Amino acid sequence: MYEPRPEHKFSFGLWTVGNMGRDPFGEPVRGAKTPVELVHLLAEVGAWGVNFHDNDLVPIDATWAEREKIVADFKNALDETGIVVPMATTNLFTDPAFRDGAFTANDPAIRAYAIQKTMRAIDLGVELGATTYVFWGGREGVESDASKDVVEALRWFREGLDFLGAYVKDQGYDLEFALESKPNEPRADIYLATTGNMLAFISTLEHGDIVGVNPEVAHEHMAGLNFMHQVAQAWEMGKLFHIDLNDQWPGRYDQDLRFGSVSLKQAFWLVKFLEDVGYDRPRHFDAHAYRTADYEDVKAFARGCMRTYLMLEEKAEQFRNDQEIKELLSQITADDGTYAFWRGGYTADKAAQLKSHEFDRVALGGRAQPYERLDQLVVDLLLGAR
Ligand code: DIG
Ligand code: MN
Ligand code: MN
Repeated sequence: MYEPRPEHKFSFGLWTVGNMGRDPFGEPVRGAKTPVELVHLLAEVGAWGVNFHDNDLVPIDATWAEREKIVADFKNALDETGIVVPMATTNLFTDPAFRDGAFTANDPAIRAYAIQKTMRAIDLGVELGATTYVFWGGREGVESDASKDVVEALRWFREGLDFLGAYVKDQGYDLEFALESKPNEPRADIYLATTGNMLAFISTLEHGDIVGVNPEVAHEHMAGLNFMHQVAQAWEMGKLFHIDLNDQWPGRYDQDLRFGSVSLKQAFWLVKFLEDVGYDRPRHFDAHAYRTADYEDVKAFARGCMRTYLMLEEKAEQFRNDQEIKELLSQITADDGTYAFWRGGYTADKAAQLKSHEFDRVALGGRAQPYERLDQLVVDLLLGAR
């Protein structure tokens, strides 16, 4: 029961199960594992895919010969395990060069370097089979708004993404971009703070046709938002290209906790939505184990992410088949067609008819809805009481 299978498309970044437990207040607690060792660890727990930032795999100061050896060894591990690479991304946040941002750095040399680094990282990701390329602008922001003209910075961001979108098309790569938002951390304020900002930004890009979003649970929770709503709008726009699953207490620093370990109910609504609409892209767990974990507990962390997802999908199926819930939903969404006359597009006749229609507003205000009863059925279901 609840065993992950390749068709579930569960993936982890090298930086997740490879996280050594460093935090702002403490040194690493786990030894480093190589990318090859991490691929085998993921195969052992039943993952389908592995993702990486360029420098998770190839150190920033590696020679071309060293890069080739690392890539060859990594490809062997992928071949041995059957693990695939669905997504890749660029580390534009660790090196001191990016301390004032990458695409939005005031210094034009750094903006140019960020584009170069990203082109090379895109080549690496495509070479290993990635079809989605994530952009998380962890350093694209400010501590002081005196330091940067935000409109100029957004235009630099657009300039970088448009150049890179053209690069991908010029290279003939089968690759889509997925923009990942976060409201803050490490910068005091990060530009394009929520998935909604990203969706608006995509509409201004020259190559927006290959650009979507990669919403992350923790990041939208940090902004105090309903994550499933953010995902649903992206999906409805055909822009949900990838998703970062984890969990997060609201109002805290980015905790990247095990999926479902904080808010089971919000995780349930998310899983139900993704499965209801037939989301068929990677389910990426951008999370890491507690600092108290050894690598056996890291494996428990990874297994827990996937197990909880599968248990919540089972609960979603139970919701769909629950007779009492189905009856309430049909009652709530009943529509006898009386008010269909104005829909299906505007006409002057429809407007005149609707403007002259007599509504009994007081009666409308008296229409109650059984949402307490319905939501309690969900709680009963989640707690195993039905
Ligand atoms: C953090 O949430 C970011 C980075 O880990 C990475 O760039 C991206 C990939 O999912 N998520
Ligand atoms: Mn995060
Ligand atoms: Mn993420």
